[in-house]
Amino acid sequence: MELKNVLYEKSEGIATITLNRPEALNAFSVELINEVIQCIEDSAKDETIRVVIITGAGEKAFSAGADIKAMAGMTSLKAKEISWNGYRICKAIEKLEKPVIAAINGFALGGGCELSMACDFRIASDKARFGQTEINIGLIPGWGGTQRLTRLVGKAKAKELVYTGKIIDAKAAEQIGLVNMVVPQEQLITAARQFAQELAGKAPVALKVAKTVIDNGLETDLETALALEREGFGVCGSTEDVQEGVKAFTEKRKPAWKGR
Ligand code: CO8
Repeated sequence: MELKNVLYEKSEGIATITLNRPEALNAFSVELINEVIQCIEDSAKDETIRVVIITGAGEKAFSAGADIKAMAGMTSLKAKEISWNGYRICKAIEKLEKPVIAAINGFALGGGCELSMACDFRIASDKARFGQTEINIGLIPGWGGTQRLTRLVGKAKAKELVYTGKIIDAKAAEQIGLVNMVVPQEQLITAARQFAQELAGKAPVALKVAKTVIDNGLETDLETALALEREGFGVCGSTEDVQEGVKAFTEKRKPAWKGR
């Protein structure tokens, strides 16, 4: 796998994808998008990988969004292509049957904020800044921001951010439910890895099923969603892991998950 715009490392069951265009505040070129997707696909195939972390290179930015310079001479077709590329990268993250944590080390603007919202969790440094700033260049969010942001923080707050394009700090993002936790900048990667390790210690099939049921359930009516939950519960009930989990509980020891 030849990677020029991302760093990709794997250790202790955790894959870390670092967006690596710091000179452009890790703005998403098509090459960067495709390389992130390649890494996600590799993490999906690699059975030793239990959790994925996505972060940005440098102190300043997670990602400043889509590459604005590549938008010169914008046409409707080009806008749709940029939007489609954002859809592809966000879907790859959402469809990965393993938890994905965004470790947000600086600006997460436009597509950068949108990519973080496709992840299961957002851990932010106290230096992180969030915004759906597209309105400032005559656009609307095109990588799912109008929808995922609304689902995360509610309609009123989502409209406030999308209509004004304002940039908010990490604490404010935590208050509206956009991020899970805020930590000092120098502790960000340690905190993300600690959380990843906690998740890596959980039953893999149950995690996969929980992700699918929560994400898909949110997109349907309550009755259908509850039926999905029952099906998912049934799948978990058929695993060797549930037998092991129950046995370990009665034997007062830590379960040894097999992931099946
Ligand atoms: N694209 C390309 N280059 C960028 C981007 C970007 N999004 N953001 C920053 N850069 C570049 C700058 O041009 C600059 O490069 P150079 O030194 O060559 O001029 C370098 O990164 C450093 O940036 P600044 O000098 O601007 O740094 P500041 O500290 O002064 O400002 C900010 C930091 C506030 C983050 C500022 O750079 C900024 O506002 N950036 C733009 C953020 C933004 O609006 N992002 C949204 C982009 S649109 C988007 O993501 C939409 C997704 C969906 C689109 C679908 C439909 C088309």
